[in-house]
Amino acid sequence: MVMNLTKTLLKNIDNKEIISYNVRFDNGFEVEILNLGGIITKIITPDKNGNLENIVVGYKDIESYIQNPSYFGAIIGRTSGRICEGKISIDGVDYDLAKNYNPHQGHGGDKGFNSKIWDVKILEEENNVILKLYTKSLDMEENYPGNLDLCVTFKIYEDYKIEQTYEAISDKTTLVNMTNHSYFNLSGNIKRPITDEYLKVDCDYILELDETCVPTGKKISVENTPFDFTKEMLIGERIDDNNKQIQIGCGYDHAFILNDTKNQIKLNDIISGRNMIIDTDQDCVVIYSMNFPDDVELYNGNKTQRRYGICFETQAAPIGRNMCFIEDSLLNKGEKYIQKTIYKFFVN
Ligand code: G6D
Repeated sequence: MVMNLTKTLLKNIDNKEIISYNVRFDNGFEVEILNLGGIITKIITPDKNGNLENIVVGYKDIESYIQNPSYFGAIIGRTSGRICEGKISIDGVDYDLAKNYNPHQGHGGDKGFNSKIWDVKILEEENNVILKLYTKSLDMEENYPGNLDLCVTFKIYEDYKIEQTYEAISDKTTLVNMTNHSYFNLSGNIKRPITDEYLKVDCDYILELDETCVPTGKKISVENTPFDFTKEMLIGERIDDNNKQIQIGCGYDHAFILNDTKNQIKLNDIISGRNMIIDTDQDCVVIYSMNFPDDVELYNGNKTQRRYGICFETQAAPIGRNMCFIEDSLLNKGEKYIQKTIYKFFVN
C-alpha cells in the first residue's frame, strides 16, 4: 500500500493545537480528519471519469470549523439529535440539560463532543490507516452524570472504505448516543444539490415528530409517504410534498428505523457515477437534508446552500416526549458503549 500521511498544524487555540490528519492513497482516495471534534473535512473519491473531488461539504477555513454552526463532519455526543426540553431522569435522579436547541437540548449541549480537541494516535496496517481519537467527558459535563472515557476509531482502507467505531465507558450510569455529522454530496466539490441524487433506505418506519421536532413516541409507516425509500427514489422527488412530517422538518430531518439488514443505506449520483453505501449496527439513522443552512463560506468559494448536503446520522432513537426512547441511550456503569458504522464508496 502506497500512502501519504500528512499532519498539519492549523491553529493554536486556548494553548491547544488544532491539527489536520490527511491520509492519501496512490489511487487518489483521500480522507482528512481534524483533532477538533474528529471533523471529517475531506473524503476525496473519483467520479466515473476519474476526476478526484471532495464528496463532503466543508468550510473554507479553520475559523469556521471552530464555530461550526452546522456541525459539519463532526463527532456528535454525548447524545445525538434532540432531547425533549433537555430533561432526563436516570436511576430516579432528574437532570436539566442545556436548551441549546430551544426548547430542547441538541447534539450534546452547548459544548458537545464536536468542540473537543481529541488526542490522536496513528497506526498503519497492510491496506489501511487507523486514526484513534481519545478524550474524556467529565462527570456533570453538560450536566450529564459520569466520567466517560471515549475512543473513536477511523479505519481508512485504500479500497475506498471508512470503518468508524465509537466506544465509551462510564463510572456512573449515563446517556451515550454518538454519531458523525458529515454532509455528503456525491456530485463532487458541492457542484449540485443532493436533490439530484437517488437514495435507498432499508426502513419501514420513521419516528413521528411533534411540531418542535422531537419524537412523540409513535412510529409511522413509510408506505405511500415521502419517506418511502424502500425502492430507490430521487431525493428531490417528494422532499417538498404536502405532508405533515415533511412540513414539520422542512424536508427530511427524521429518524428512520433501520431494518436489521446489512448495507441499509445507498446513495447514488448518476451524473458523476459516484455511489455510497452505509452499513451500521445502529437502530436508526437521522436523515437531514440540510434544510437550515448557515451562511458561512465553503471550500468551493460559495456560501452554504440549502439542500447541498445530506446527513446520515446513524444512532439510537433520539429522546422525545415523556422521555420516550431514553432506554436506547442508557449506558450502565462499567458497561461499554460501542457503535460500528461503515462508509463504502464506488463508481458505477
Ligand atoms: C438542524 O434540525 C436540524 C438538526 O437535525 C441538524 O443536526 C442541525 O440543524 C445541524 O437543527
